Amino acid sequence: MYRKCGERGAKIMVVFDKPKALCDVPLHYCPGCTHGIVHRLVAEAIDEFDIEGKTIGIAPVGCSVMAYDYFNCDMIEAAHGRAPAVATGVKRADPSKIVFTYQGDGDLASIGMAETVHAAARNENITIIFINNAIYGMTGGQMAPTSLPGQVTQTSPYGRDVKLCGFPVKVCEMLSELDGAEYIERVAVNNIKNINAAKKAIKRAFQNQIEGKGFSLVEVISSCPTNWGLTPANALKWIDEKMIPYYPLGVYKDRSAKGERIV
Ligand SMILES: Cc1ncc(C[n+]2csc(CCOP(=O)(O)OP(=O)(O)O)c2C)c(N)n1
Ligand code: SF4
Repeated sequence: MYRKCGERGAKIMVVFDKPKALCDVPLHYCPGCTHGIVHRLVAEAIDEFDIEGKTIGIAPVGCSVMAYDYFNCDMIEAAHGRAPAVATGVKRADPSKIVFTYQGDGDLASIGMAETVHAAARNENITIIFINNAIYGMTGGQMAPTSLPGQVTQTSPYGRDVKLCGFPVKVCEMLSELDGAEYIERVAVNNIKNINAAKKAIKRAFQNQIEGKGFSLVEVISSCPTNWGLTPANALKWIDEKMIPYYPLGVYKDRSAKGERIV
């Protein structure tokens, strides 16, 4: 892409630019937090499908609560965990809109678990971007439903004891068992290869909605260096060494690819 620059309008080649679907404002996320990467991937998908004018995003409660300030499309703020219910209402009221939610693991898999499971079971034609950083980021690092066994958090200072607190919830594995879910994939954003795969999955989740295929969820294994107590670089390593072995990446359900139809 070329752009005119300066008074004389000289042409410069643009090799890297902000997606149109992201507002030109600084993000508030901590240094090394991968929420920003996922925002960019979602915005790129919106740009590439050229759907900015008809997209409605539903923001969660959590560190990404201010997603409504960052995406350059219509946005609605949902009560904690209720984004899939709000998305259901919006999409049913106007099926011509493209509706996505952006939710953390506390939001989606703790207080909002019922809304998530039932939206999937109903095969709502919505797109869910689910950020799994294994902790409650916004509120200061408490244990999340996705915190790993043995993980030290503010509310598990000796490490998550599964005898006391139970095991982590594996959202993709669980939802893929539901007949209603169309497309479920887990990706990560800790290196270039994984980011490219995440982009493909996010685009697919929007494509499915455009084609009317139904409930699509992409779980993104993400970092929270601040509450993990790690440097940004070590947080990316921790994803490889601890998160991905417990939460394997891949496609968990893809009904259309298997040629299955809803009866
Ligand atoms: C009804 C209600 N209960 C609890 C809270 C407190 N609260 C705010 S954000 C949050 C969890 C945030 O964690 P997560 O969804 O994993 O997102 P992250 O901040 O890690 O991106 C909680 C429990 C709230 N705002 N509203
Ligand atoms: S607290 Fe964690 S999830 Fe929240 S912005 Fe900071 S690094 Fe990101």
